[in-house]
Amino acid sequence: MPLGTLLQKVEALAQLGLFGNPCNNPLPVSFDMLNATVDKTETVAFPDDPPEGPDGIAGNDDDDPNAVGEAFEDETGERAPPENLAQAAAVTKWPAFIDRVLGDVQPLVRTAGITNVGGVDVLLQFLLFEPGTTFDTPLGAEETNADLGYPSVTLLQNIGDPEVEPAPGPITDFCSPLTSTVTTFATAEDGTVLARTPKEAGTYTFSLFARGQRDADGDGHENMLDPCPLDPDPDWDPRASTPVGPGDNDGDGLPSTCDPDDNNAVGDEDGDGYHNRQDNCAVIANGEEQKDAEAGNQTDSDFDGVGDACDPDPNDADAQGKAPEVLLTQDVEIGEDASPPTGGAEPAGTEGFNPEFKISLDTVAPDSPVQYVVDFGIPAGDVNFGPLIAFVPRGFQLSAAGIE
Ligand SMILES: [Ca+2]
Ligand SMILES: [Ca+2]
Ligand SMILES: [Ca+2]
Ligand SMILES: [Ca+2]
Repeated sequence: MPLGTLLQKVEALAQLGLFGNPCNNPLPVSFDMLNATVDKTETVAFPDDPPEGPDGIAGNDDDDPNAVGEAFEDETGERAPPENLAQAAAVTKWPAFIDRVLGDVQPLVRTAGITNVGGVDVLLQFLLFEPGTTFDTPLGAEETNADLGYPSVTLLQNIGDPEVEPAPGPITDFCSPLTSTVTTFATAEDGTVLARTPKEAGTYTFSLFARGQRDADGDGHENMLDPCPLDPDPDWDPRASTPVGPGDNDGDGLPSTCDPDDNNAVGDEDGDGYHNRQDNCAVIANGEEQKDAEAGNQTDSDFDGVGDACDPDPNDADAQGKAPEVLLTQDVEIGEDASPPTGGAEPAGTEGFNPEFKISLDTVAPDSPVQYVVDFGIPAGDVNFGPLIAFVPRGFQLSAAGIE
């Protein structure tokens, strides 16, 4: 399968908070997911090299003169143009951070999609692995159940990379509701078959494993969204269109329960460079200037969304809220007389985290080129998702991944 072949398409609607404003900017995004190399010989960094270069001396070694992340550049060193994203380094080279997020595991196929959101380059990747693959993540081993089939892991940007150096940015929140539709094509543009239904008639089960984000104070706002993660603020609405309202008297994004002066709007309460809504410890300085101090620059050792600077248990994520987990399944009948699947998976009934999952196929005849569609969503107000693994049942013939 040539690199750059269009294998999938993603249509998603996410909600963002920008520049410290409420998390209610609907952001429609679409990605053409291109066949990307799984050869790890040549790697690419995800973010830009720092301007002064790895040796700390400006103008030396691989200093990069532009502000475009290397994964988004083509071989000329400029941003790959939208009509030629197949030349982007994220497609032609292996993004090195993947090994830090998932461990040194070898995918069967990887697709990469690139879009630009308000000046921010965004990379979405799907990696399909052998059944039963175990991932060596910064949080420990993540085993997958081989009975569920081929795990497909979703990676958005370089989220989860322990080597990321945080920096203030325009996107201050990312929250529910969220919808996404992932279409995996039956054939490539040149007619090459990419996916076929199983040869044998029968029942095949698609599955989705999703883990939700932690909510330490149980107020329904996950720690990443909650500037007061240890003080319940049930009256505060992080999505309310007017920021001044119940729970945040001065509308500065820092709810009353932990705002030292809730009658005096201060967008960056601790003056560390991160807006209250983006700061994982909004009332204790933990920015760039503190990076060598104990507070660190947004250091969050246990990845629970509460910065070490104000985390009472900085090495015990479960102490700041258990992460809800769901496994959703949907059966698909394959056979000459079978009916296409309708409905979708039963909701898991998990309080505060109820992802929606639905599979659609354009044919259920055995051994036929098939386009399949995965719908995934998080209802409004639920906590956002963390890791997401979709499983394709054994029997499906995924030529693009070399599975026949
Ligand atoms: Ca709270
Ligand atoms: Ca406030
Ligand atoms: Ca802070
Ligand atoms: Ca923490």
